[in-house]
Amino acid sequence: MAASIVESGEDAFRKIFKFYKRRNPPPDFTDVIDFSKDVLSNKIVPAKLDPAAVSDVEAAKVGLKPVIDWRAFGLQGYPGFIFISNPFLLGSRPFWVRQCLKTYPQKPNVCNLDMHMPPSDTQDIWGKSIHALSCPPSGKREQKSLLERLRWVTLGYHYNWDSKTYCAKNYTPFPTDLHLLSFQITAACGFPGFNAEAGILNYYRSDSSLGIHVDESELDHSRPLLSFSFGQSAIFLLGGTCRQDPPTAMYMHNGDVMVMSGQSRLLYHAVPRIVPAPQGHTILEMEGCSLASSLQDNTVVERMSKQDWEVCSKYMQTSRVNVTVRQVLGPGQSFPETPLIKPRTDAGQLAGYHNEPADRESERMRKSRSCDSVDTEE
Ligand SMILES: O=C(O)CCC(=O)C(=O)O
Ligand SMILES: [Mn+2]
Repeated sequence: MAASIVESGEDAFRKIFKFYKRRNPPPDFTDVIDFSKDVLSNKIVPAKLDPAAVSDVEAAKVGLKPVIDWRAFGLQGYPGFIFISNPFLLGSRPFWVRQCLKTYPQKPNVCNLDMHMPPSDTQDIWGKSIHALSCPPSGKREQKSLLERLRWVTLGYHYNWDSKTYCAKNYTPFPTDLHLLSFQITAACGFPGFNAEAGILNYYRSDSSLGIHVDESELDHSRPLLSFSFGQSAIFLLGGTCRQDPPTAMYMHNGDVMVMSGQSRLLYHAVPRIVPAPQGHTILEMEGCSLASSLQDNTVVERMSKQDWEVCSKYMQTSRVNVTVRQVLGPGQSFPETPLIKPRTDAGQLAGYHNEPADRESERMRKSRSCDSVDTEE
């Protein structure tokens, strides 16, 4: 049992993070909650949704099933945490994956590659990567494509990784399609009027992880935080308000959505490991462009070309993309004149830190962000 490896007084979260991150020998995954199948446990409770808040037509417009058909769960001891097991209509996930790989990395959005390259080089990440990703693996390719080197993209109010703040000046319009998707999901979860103002996309390869952190930079914590998972699966750890609280481990599979609200909005969390999607569970290829033709007209979810889909499915065979959507300001709230730079009280309080020791690109990125000691003390 993972929790039993923790002795009192230790940083329990760190211990369990390292347990699940370990490669050799691989950890025992028996304690990891799988919402796609474990629904009869005393830890898992059904979550109450408000199906009247979103009509079936509004849901379908953004590629979601009718709310009445969503499988939504809560966790005993985590009030405000809602896990929705893949609420997407068959054929709509490929659209959202394409947005994450082709559309959202485009300017004016900001990405990790901008830190090391002139804007002309990061102008067309998709266009510069499709040839490499379309070719059969030769084993001889020397340089990874830009898409394979992409680690994060920020949207809306662009998160400043150094100061850990958002500011009024560093803003570009938030994608309307992703706002609409987030608006409908939060409304069904009892949060009408959600305003998607900032987004962080995390691009994980099979050896990536995300350090222990709390997302507290948003100015209004009464608004929920939304998280979408696409592609390969991940082990997600949800802890408490301090690092001594042992976290609960759960799988996040392709299409799963998580809502952190209320008392769960400011809990420690992390992704220690990416794991292959279960067989037959999330075969993205089966959901390609042909199935999207069964979607209704008049939706934000457009059909996609065969070429786009081939590139997306190839990339997703070894990757996971996570999108977190945040409302930064409450109604009528504005940024303070002088930004509040919080003193660093805890090494774990950093969002979006990936660790891939073998990857020089992410090593540089790690240095460019103050990092969580968890991942460096192997
Ligand atoms: O990848 C995930 O599931 C978590 C991402 C996250 O916590 C973040 O970006 O703040
Ligand atoms: Mn987070």
